[in-house]
Amino acid sequence: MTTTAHNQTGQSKDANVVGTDVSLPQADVAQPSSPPIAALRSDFPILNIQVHGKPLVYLDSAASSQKPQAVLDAMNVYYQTYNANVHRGVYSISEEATAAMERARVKVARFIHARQSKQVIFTRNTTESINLVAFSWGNANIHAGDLIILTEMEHHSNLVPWQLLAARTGARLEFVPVTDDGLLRLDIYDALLKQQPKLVAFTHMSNVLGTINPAQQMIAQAHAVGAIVLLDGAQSIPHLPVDVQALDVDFLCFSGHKMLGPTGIGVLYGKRDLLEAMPPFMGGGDMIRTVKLRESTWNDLPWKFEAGTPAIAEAVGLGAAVDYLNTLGMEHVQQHEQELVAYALAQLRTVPDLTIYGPEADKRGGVVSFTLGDIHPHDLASILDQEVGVAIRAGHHCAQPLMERYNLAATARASFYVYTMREEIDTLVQGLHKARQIFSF
Ligand code: 7TS
Repeated sequence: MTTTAHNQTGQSKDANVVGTDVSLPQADVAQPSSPPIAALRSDFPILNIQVHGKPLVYLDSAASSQKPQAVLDAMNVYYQTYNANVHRGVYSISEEATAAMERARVKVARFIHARQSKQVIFTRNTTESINLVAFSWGNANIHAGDLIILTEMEHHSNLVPWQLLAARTGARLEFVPVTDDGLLRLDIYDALLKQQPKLVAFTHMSNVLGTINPAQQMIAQAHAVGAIVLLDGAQSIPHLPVDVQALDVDFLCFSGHKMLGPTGIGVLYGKRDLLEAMPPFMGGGDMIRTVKLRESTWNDLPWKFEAGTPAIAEAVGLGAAVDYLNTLGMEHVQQHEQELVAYALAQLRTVPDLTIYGPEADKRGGVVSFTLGDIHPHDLASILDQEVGVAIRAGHHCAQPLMERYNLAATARASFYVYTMREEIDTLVQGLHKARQIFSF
């Protein structure tokens, strides 16, 4: 157990809280060979359930991943053996809870190769992380007439906060269009950069098309014209190795629940000078150093941005999820999904009347959106659930402008993760053939 220094307000001063104030060694996490998929699946209790009398085939990990036993256990152990609030109590289990939460922060920081764990701010999810930047950094730095560049493939959570900021400030929004194949029009991005944007915000990987965008190149180009870059990593952090220092990204946002962790915890990573200069997002307990009736001063990073009692069990669960992914090795995770998506594209192309959206397998992660004839994607999802126990997502996937780009109201979407097997893709394909029969194609 480490000891925790406290200042007069009872806030952790972080001096000895595990790792929070230390620079992190940048050695790569060892990449052991992955366990066979069948062995790995037994780590996920939910994969044993049946729906409509058939084994669950869960193909909706882009919406939220399933959780391994290790994550569930880590959260239970917290609740059963050291449940207490953090940064407050000068007693053993509160110090234990504080240390566990800060250890989780260090794990997350190492996972994304951050220089310091104080650059990792715990939020509720990607959406809150983006809103934090839009309010705190945006209100202070974006002015009337300033340009913000986004893309046509953004999730609503990387679109609406910037619309709100533009409405507050009079900033302009411009959008990088998407090709018919689901790739960004980088020629138009080049042209937009000539207009000297203040901010570029884009998704690392599309939750609809699966497209993996060339983030490193796009960030370097944005920096060359003096723009700050926010990367939406909701779909990339769970599935690819990501190194924030190699990317040189200014802000990175992601969610715990899509990377084997619990709901209710997300991350904002930021460059330290940017975070230090930013005013608080929300006010309340924990984020202050001193409070008077009419004014207050702020706590150090990362707590300046963590008002109120945080999601302690969820942070601990996220730390366990990171441990689990490190054991698999993110290169292996990516390779597994790349193989699955190549297999899925080949199999889906054998289904008559099926249209697939997005690029070839080498430019995408484990997400495939499709439509089948004129069957409504919601009907398709219901049939797959009823007939073969396959869970897929149907709808606009919180990307309505992208749907509009392809003249679609909705698509069906299958998405994969570490526990997905080829046999499950075969079951999906069987289900699609059944749907064709039901609709008498
Ligand atoms: N950005 C991207 C690219 C996403 O895919 C999502 C969630 C978010 C942001 C928002 O994440 P949240 O955790 O804050 O909700 N995407 C999806 C999806 O594709 N289906 O359900 C949620």
